[in-house]
Amino acid sequence: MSQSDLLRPNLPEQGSIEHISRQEARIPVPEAFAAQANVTPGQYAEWYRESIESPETFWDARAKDFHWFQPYHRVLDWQPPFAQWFVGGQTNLSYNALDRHVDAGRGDKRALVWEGEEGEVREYTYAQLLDEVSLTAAALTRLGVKKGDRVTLYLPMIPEAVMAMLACTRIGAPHTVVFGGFAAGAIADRMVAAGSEFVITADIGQRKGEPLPLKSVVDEAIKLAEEQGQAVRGVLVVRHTGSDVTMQPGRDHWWHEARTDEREDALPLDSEHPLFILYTSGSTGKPKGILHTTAGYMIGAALSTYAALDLKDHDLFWCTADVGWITGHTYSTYGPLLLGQTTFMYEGAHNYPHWGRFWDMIGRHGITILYTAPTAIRSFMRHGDDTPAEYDLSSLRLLGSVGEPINPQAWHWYHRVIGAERCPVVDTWWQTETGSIMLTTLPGAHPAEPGTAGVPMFGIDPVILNREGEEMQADEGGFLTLRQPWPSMLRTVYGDDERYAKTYFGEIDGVYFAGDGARRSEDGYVTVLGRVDDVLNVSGHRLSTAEVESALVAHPQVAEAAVVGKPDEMKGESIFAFVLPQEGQTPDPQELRQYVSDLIGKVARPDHIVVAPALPKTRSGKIMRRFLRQIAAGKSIEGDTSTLDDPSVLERLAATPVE
Ligand code: 6R9
Repeated sequence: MSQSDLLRPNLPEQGSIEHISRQEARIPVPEAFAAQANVTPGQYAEWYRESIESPETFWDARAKDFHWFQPYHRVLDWQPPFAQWFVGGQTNLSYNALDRHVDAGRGDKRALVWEGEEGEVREYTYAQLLDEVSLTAAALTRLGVKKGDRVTLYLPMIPEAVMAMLACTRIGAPHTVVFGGFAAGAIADRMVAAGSEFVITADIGQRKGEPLPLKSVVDEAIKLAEEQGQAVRGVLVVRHTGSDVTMQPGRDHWWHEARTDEREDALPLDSEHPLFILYTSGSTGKPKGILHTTAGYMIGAALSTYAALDLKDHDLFWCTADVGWITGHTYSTYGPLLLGQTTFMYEGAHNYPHWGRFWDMIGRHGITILYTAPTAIRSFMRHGDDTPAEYDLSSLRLLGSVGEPINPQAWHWYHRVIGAERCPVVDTWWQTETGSIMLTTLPGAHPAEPGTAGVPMFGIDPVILNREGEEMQADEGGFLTLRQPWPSMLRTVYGDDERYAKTYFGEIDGVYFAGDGARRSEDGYVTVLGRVDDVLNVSGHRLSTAEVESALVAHPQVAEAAVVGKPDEMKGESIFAFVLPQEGQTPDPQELRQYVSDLIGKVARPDHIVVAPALPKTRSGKIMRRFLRQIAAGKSIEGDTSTLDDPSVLERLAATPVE
């Protein structure tokens, strides 16, 4: 990676999308919103200053809102790059998200409202959800799950997914949720990497009216994991649609049968007890198991939900993210429940059975806060203003965006058509690794700048640096880094402290390296420019080019593959693969797509494939992706091609048809 990578042509804000001058573009906070906001400008300034100048005092005060089985004796122990927060304390996230509210007399308040794709609705109060979670925790214990055991979750967006997560955290068994779009091979890899002996899944999921055979995918994954030496002791299966599945006696148990009338209490856990592992893509083909721990994550999730998403009583909050991603962990599940508020959950596609589905649900349920991804906003935008106009969106009071940079055009559409210019829009930048929102405008405190995430959350000290660790001037592009540890930060890459240290604290000395490019304005607004490494962001889903490449080269007809992102108006980026065939072979692009889909999952299917006569390489054999990105984007070649072994490859490649 080099400084010049920051100038790579596919940074989302450049190219096809218009740029609006910065100060002009700021949209003031609507007065009515400011008057009721959880965090006012004065409060932000005061808290932010304290959080940077005396972080331990600040976080100590925030931690007071939670239940501690045993108080901590030290707020932070920072031995870079390893942090421990709330040292010596004992708490439990499940307890704080459920029991605490029921004990305080709020058991009748709605915790979760769910709608299925066919329109079925289920609701759970805090008392009911606590009961479900306690029953599930007892079932897991009977299954043999003990404190510290990793449990793999492969579930659709159904209430049982939330129950399973909270049941795991209740007994101190870190969950590792695998997104339902991943195939058996990807699940198996994650199970092996996590050493997971238990799985929770469902018979079948549903998307766009089509059944997703989850249990049989899990069966296949277990077979693959066992071939790699990973024993699997127990599988809990939710009967969701009631379809026929094969149950292996002794190993597989129905959720509704395994849960008897026993209930399990929340186990006091050390602050630093592993809470969950979530696999995400990095620069290599091997997914990284991002480890989050109990107390710090809990406090970061709750505070950010309160401050950036402004949740309060009477809100019905809908974060559309799947629980398979970090946003689904922190904001569909934990953040709102920790605050004792109501979270909405939907299983199914955003355009099923029609493009008005989201707006219909918002109107029918009275959803007040919507937190979704730019890719969804852009696809709605393409379908015009008429569809949302048919529905009652007057319950909405705040809109959020997450997952990728939002282009100003989409921002304005979201603000005008969905929010009727009444709702603030917050563009929140963060990562699986950061656990909670790092940069945003607070909806009642800061004017928003379309296309720019905004200012740091409490305790976050962003600084834009060059490779040498020197700070960039205002408005100059550089690497986005964070200077101070924060409670919800990842603790390590599971089982690989070295990779953790190298990836996040080894790029530039002494700071957390996010892997994104950014610039900061004179007055502190940070604009995120996109990844500076080989990580793709396809419809807000994070994938590594290396992962897709290794799937392609596993195909018998493929000798080599190079994958890059191509700017895409809808998806942000699409997957562009250059494939060098084995001598004498002509692989069929359609077959290659299916092959990748079978190995990793549909999310990784290449959109564009070039069966290449050769790949542009340096004399030392390194593929020059910079040029491939230019070819993929349909641009003319810019930059020094003299280091290439054979510069004529570029012309030949550009002339090869894209399939
Ligand atoms: C929460 C989440 C992280 C990567 C991150 C960046 C991109 C996320 C963004 C954004 C610009 C935003 N990203 N939010 N870029 N503006 N508001 O998405 O986590 O899946 O780990 O992805 O997504 O590139 O580095 P994760």
